[in-house]
Amino acid sequence: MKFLQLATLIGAALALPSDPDPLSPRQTCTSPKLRKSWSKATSAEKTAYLHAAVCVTTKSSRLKNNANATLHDDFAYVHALLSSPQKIHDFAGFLPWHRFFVQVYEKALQECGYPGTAMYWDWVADSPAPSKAKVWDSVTGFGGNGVSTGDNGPRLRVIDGPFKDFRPLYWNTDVSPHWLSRDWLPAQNGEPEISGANYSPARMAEVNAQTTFDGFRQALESGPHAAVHGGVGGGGRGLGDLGFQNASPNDPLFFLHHTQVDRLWWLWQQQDPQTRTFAYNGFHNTQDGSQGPTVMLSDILPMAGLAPDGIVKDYMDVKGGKLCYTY
Ligand SMILES: *[C@@H]1O[C@H](CO)[C@@H](O)[C@H](O)[C@H]1NC(C)=O
Ligand SMILES: [Cu+2]
Repeated sequence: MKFLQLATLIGAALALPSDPDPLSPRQTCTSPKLRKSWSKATSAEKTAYLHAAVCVTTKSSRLKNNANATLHDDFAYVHALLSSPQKIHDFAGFLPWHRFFVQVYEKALQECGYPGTAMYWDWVADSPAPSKAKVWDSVTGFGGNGVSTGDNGPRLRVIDGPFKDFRPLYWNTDVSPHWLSRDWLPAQNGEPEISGANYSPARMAEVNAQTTFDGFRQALESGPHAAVHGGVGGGGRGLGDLGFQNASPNDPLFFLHHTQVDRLWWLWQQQDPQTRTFAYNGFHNTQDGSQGPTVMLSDILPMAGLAPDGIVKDYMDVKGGKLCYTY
């Protein structure tokens, strides 16, 4: 980590987060945009967000690999494509790739006239009673749990909120039009619905206690992150879009979930910014499950045509590289 020592000196001199690559022009981020919690946003802000999110589900596809695909479908398609073989989960790249993916979606919202920034669902705060969270509101939220309507295969259909008429096109990369679905895990063993005990403040404190980047990534990805996917989407039953990894961006709530994941990473980085902002370690996946090459800050973050590919180092610092926001 030699560059870190050098970068730390330069960064300290300029009192700015440092760019690890001296050859690339320094990006300036003088007024980072604040990303808000859904539960703290005003009704007007939430309405503007939802209006744009609906717009993304009707706008024409950028990838144009299916005549019926929308821009929203592109997000689900790219995420599924890059998950098989696995290039975006179960290793260090999970965090910077999803940070980049959220930014691409944020830009899509803005191209639909949204003046704000990505927002997050603070499920740690809502973990004692996740089913009461404001994100489920049928007017100023994403609608609630799915119900059995008999017209959605085995999946439970979301029948309220702005996405009640939304029909995602893909399941994995297969064309499989269906109604948006959710399947909340029921309350059990005295725990709240939606698996809240698995992303409580106590569980998150355990994740935060990790001192290496990849230790933190692994604890967050397989712990609270996965518990929210499974809690909202029915876990192994696979009856809700968010519960099946390769279909999960079908649910527009995916982006609030992953903005929260991004914020939790940022909070971990903020515990020791000098050391942690560019802390990146671990190994790539291989198809046979063996240990792949060491990850590097120069690794490519593929976006499969939805946006130009990125580079990990540009997505480590929320106020540097290709980013300029804060929480
Ligand atoms: C698009 O949707 C229409 C109506 O459901 C269907 O008839 C057609 O086959 C679809 N096209 C493609 C390329 O999937
Ligand atoms: Cu993912």
